[in-house]
Amino acid sequence: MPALVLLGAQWGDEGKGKATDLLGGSVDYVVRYQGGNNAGHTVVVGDQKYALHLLPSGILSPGCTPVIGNGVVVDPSVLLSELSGLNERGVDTSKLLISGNAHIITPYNVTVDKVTERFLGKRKIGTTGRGIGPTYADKINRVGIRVQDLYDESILTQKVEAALDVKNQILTKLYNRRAIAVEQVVEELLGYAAKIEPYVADTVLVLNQALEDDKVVLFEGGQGTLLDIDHGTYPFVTSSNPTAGGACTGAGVGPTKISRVIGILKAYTTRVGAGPFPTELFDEDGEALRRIGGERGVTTGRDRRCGWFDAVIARYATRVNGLTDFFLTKLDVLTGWEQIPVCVAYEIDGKRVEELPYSQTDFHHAKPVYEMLPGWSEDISKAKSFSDLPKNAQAYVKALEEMSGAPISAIGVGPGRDETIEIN
Ligand code: 2SA
Ligand code: GDP
Ligand code: MG
Repeated sequence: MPALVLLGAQWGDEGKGKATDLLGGSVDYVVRYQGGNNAGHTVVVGDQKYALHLLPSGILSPGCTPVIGNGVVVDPSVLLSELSGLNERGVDTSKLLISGNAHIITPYNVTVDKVTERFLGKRKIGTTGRGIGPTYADKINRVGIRVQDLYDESILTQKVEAALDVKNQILTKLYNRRAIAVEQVVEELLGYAAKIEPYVADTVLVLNQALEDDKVVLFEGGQGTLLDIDHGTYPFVTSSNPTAGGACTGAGVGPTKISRVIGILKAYTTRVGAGPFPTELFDEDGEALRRIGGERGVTTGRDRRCGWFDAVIARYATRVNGLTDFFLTKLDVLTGWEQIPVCVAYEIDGKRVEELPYSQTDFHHAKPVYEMLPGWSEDISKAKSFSDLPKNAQAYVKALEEMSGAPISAIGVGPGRDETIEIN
């Protein structure tokens, strides 16, 4: 099992952090390949709870080397405060490697993110305000700042000048804001250089050599499939590729090296930010899922929108990622419902549709077609094997597996490391 990918199969927050941490003991490297500190991955170890934003969840497994790949966008101030926060709690972070080709989230990228959202008003995306989109835009526009630029002041200054040229025109003339001074940005970025330097590496070389030496490498997605810039509900997406292909470009590893792609699938659905969500609930069931599931943004503290499980989305995630198996999470949250609706198809303008429509207009009109599955009332949080689950919970898992198109290899029955049922 040389390289495996672990990613979100819905709109994120499926429990990737816990799943990565679970596998952390048996892998040599855990690699973030996209996104930045917009992610919020929760890991519960014993009575300790960790919220990771930029660092790979493998940082909590002592034998594991955590890697920030070239496809990630790095806010240096967040990086350093996340590292010192972990160090204060006794976590050794010295093995961390950061790609010199990763792009830096500069203070002006954060400003542009916030200002753009404000000006979009009702049409806003509901971003996390961490500067993610503007940093990827600079990367694509070829005016981005990379980690390696911190080590050449003259290059850094030229690049910041190039990046601010147009932005300052827009900020001052369009948004009526003050221009951002090049020197101030350069000075701030140079202030981080020495602190980050020990971690900077040629991560593409390191990871490929590790694979040649039969080491196990786990790629950890930051967000979910439906937030993918190409395959998600565009424009209500993040600005990178959490889908499986993103692991190759975001880490510099060829697809032939990847033998397993695990989709993390929540037993119901949530989404943060704006955009279509066919099974969203606006009633007491939605409120109950939010309360029982603790559905609140790990990064921004925003309430997550909640709804029933959507099998159309799960099938889509299986396809676009080539999933080999699923981890089904948060099954315990559904305990207590007499019947649980599951969306098996959509009705779009009077027609039944089984697959995710590529048309944005159609998806916005999609109404869920529900099948009712019988619920269970027994506490399942202590279940250790599939047969420990009540019959109706077993049937729910089996039905989801059938509809989603890939086997379920683990089931989450609580946030803790050991609150997991593994299925062989
Ligand atoms: P951005 O900031 O440009 O990536 O926002 C674009 C959209 O992507 C969504 N997005 C997320 N959705 C779910 N969880 C995320 N991480 C945090 C968490 C979110 C939080 O774990 O709870 O704390 O709010 C995440 N990151 C980005 C975002 O909501 C926009 O819809
Ligand atoms: P991520 O972004 O995919 O890593 O997920 P988040 O950390 O944003 O949100 C998942 C939340 O669910 C976290 O609070 C986890 O501790 C919690 N969690 C993960 N798996 C389970 C589970 O099986 N049951 C319960 N009750 N909580 C879980
Ligand atoms: Mg999250």
